[in-house]
Amino acid sequence: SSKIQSTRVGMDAAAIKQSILEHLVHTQSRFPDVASESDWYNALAHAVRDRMLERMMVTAKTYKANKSRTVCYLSAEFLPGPHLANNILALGIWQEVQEAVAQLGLDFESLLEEEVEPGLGNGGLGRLAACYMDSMATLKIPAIGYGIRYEFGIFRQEIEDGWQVEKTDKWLSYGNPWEIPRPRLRFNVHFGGHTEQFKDIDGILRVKWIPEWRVIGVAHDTPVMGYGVKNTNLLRLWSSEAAESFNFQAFNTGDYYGAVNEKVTSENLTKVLYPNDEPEAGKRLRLEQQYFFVSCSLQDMVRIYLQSGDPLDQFHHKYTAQLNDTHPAIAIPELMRLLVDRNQMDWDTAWHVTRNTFAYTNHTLLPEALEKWPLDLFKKVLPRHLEIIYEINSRFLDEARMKIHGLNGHLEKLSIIEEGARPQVRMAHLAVVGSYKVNGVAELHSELLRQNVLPDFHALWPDKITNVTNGVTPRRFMLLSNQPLAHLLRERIGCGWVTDLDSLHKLEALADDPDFQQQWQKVKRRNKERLARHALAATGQKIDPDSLFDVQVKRVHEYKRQHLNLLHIITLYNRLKDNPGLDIPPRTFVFGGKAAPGYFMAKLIIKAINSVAEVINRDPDMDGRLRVVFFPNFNVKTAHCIYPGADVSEQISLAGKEASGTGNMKFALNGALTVGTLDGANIEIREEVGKENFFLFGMTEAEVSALQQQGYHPQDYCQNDPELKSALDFLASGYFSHGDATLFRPLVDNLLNGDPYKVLVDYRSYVDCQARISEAYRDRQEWTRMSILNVARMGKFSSDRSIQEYTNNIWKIASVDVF
Ligand code: 26R
Repeated sequence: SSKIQSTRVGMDAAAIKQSILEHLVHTQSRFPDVASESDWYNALAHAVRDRMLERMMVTAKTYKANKSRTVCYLSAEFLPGPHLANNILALGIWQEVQEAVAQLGLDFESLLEEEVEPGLGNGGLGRLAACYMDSMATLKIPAIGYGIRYEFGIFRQEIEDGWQVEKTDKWLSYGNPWEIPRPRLRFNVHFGGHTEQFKDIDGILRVKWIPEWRVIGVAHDTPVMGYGVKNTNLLRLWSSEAAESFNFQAFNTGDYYGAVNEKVTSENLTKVLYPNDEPEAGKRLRLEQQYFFVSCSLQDMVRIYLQSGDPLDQFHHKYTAQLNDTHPAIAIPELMRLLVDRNQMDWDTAWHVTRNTFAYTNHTLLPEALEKWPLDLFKKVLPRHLEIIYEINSRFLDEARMKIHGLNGHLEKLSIIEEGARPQVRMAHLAVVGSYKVNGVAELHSELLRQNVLPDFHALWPDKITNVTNGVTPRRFMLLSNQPLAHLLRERIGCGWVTDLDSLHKLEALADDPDFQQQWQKVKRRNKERLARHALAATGQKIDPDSLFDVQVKRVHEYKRQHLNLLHIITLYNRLKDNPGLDIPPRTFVFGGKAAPGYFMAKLIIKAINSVAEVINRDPDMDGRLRVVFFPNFNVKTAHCIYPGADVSEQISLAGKEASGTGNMKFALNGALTVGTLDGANIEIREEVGKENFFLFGMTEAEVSALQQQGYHPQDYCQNDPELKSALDFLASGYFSHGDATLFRPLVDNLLNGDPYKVLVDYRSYVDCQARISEAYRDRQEWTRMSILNVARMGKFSSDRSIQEYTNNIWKIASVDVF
């Protein structure tokens, strides 16, 4: 009875073709002869969607019948990338769709191009959430992703005169066939006001929150299919709506525009994603966004839970909620409020439930990125939650006081409240206190969390902080985006790697096989040609697939040190100018990445890359030897063609700053060799692929902190290294800026007077390492062998492995088969 008899969802080419035509008429209202590419895209998307929805319903029904524990992945960001091709692959109807589309006389590639991707995230954290959604479905783990349906995602980046210009991302303009709006699934979310104490009928003292305003959250569901399984999980995103005529007062006094204004304000709540990698101190709307989606999600969880008839004190057996950084950490006091205020549970029971529901993943070590909310702001927006946080804190400090048998002074470091001129709520402390497990995202990162960021918590609860090294999905980042490689792998080692990435090990036996090496090179060549085509279309620049493609794509940030890469490029340029006979393999440097709109230095780095590119690419002496391109608007879609085309992957952050990195994994899985520091997951990648297959440079984290201790003087490094001095002088001189010697002054001054990420210290080691890369690239056989071995040994970095670890060590959830 759970299967609906349907003639609409056949899996052969004929049925799919029929479905596309029906949707063209009945969904798009177009005859084939007048249909645009966009109409055909929508028709195809709906045909694919038809084949997913029943699976989603059967999955929900199966999970419910099984009473299985469910993971709720709470994340302010999800960056899923284009859905169409991924869903076709997951359904296993790639061939059939190709056939259907061909029979209709359409070009499949250009249909895929029509899709506007949902850019509902900034970078690493949001993309990780999407990889984990993919892996949870594939591993048959019952899971719901909860987040925000931003109307405008991360801005679209254009480059004008070398500068980044931000354009709004109207991703919903042409509709979104992948979401199912659930207009009846809506919750009230309250804000502001004050609290009052009262005695309930049993004479127990309770607190009532009298809020000042409310908005409504409406659910929008996107199915997330597992690969090769029926399990289809759910991404549930909340969109804000005005609570109609809440302000009836305004109507009564004739203030129609005032009332409408309130509607506009409510709907602004989910209007735009904050495009920052760092908190902008005290942005009230951001706090409201966080509480909004968390409150909707928890109310939804409680609603589903109560359908079972079980008592709320068992809530944590049915659910675990993973906090993706501290952005959803307000969930902790919110669940307490729902249990204590709304369901009259006693504090201790409620705290037991809460503390066994949440687990927290930290994603950053940068102190400036650790979220803190000013108390006065918090009190204005969420007065009841602040009271609950005080209560949590005071009970926690009592517990800690006894446990460490310490004096009050020692407790200040643990407190959820940071005292001072402007007291603040430390969200990371709240998340640690309210969770049963805390994890970092790479071994080094977790160790630094234990030793540097949360040492007092680690002393208090030595088993609480653990590690789960990040991973990426091989479905999207190999099978889908690197089809030439996928074909070669299928011929030689079968398809098992798609869901069992360790089986890439079978490639080791082929690493020395000259015939296989040649095919490997052919694959890389095709991918480089594709990247060159896209680069030409996006920038007008021609790049040569015969040159070494050296790629750095990621958010632009000083700690990621795109400017170190740039100093190397200027150094190569200077060497080639001074010594035209110099014999080094031709190189193309590819950059991509967005800067936060308010981050001056990051934007100046983008301008510097483009300015250096302009001069180098125009210089006839460099023709066929050195090229630089900045690929605009790096996102999931452009990533698909960039990672497979890379020979060298730049992972050059200052040791101790990059929590993990996940781009490093995507490159290596596509056969690029890494030049990198001992930072984040680079360390583990190097361990896996072997140190002889990894280009290492730079200080260790221990050396970085020792240098910091003893006092760092960047100018000494400049004075002692003529090539470095010359590179900096050129940048400052106006050589790359049409004679304007002021333009890059702030960048150079920043390096000479402070250099917070120690670019100048690692410069020499980096440049020398790059010379080893150039030498290694001459021996194409050896290079190819290293590339094959990199891929063969990257199995660990599948997000399937990460999710398996979360499942076994943190969530303790069993998989559920769906038939
Ligand atoms: C508070 C707010 C504005 C904010 C702060 C920091 C928003 C976003 C961030 C970015 C952080 C949390 C982030 O994306 N971190 C990245 O997470 C990846 C996935 O774990 C890591 O691979 C990557 O190293 C890390 O920088």
